[in-house]
Amino acid sequence: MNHGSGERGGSPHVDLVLPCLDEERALPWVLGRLPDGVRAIVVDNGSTDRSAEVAREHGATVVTEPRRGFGAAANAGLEAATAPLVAFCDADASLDPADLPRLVRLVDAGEADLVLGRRRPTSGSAWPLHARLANRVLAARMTRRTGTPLHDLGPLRVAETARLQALGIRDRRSGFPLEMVLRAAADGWRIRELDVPYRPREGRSKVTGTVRGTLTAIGDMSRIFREVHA
Ligand SMILES: Nc1nc2c(ncn2[C@@H]2O[C@H](COP(=O)(O)OP(=O)(O)O)[C@@H](O)[C@H]2O)c(=O)[nH]1
Ligand SMILES: [Mg+2]
Repeated sequence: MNHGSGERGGSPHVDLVLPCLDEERALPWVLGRLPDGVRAIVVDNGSTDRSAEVAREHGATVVTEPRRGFGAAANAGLEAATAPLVAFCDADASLDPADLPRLVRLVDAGEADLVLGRRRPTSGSAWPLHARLANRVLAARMTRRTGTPLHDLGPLRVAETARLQALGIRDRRSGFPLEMVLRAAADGWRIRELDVPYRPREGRSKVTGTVRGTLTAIGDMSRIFREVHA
């Protein structure tokens, strides 16, 4: 990408939304991996650690979202985005922002409207078995619903900012990423997957790594499948 850097003057080509709940240990690595032309928007959602300060110290724009929930944070970041493209990534160092340019290129080239990073675990501990199995069932359902072969509800993703803002995603909990894919497909977007390495996260998981988080995610996603039709 040769669009100038968000931090070193010039406006960014990509705003990267990083939903963040207590990720002070992961943020320095994540924010040190930003490609040129990418501005980080860390959405803090009531962290009790120094996430917000660490994010600022590493040059990120920090958005504070008082309403709890992954989707509330992701949506606040989407609303704050002003660059032509918007990307999403977990802030737990499981995914590498340096992989973004390959995804961005497909959107820039007009070859896809939404690009998802298909997670390829680098070790057995990167992705717990229950999460991997649940994801496989989910991917099969997404494939049937969208008519596009999908293997993963990848958290690393890129699309045009204005189009994504106009999609009208309503979920404010863990259904947000699935609702994005189903609404995009319903609107005729071309969805593409690219492989990305998936590393063991830094610290403890809040969504699929806990029983409560997993049950909430299953409930939210079942509701999205009922409500959003591609
Ligand atoms: N802002 C915000 N971020 C969250 C929330 N829950 C999880 N996250 C962040 O979302 C990303 C994914 O969560 P994670 O716990 O890694 O879920 P997993 O990938 O399913 O294990 C991480 O960057 C978390 O810090 C939340 O309620 N609010
Ligand atoms: Mg994670």
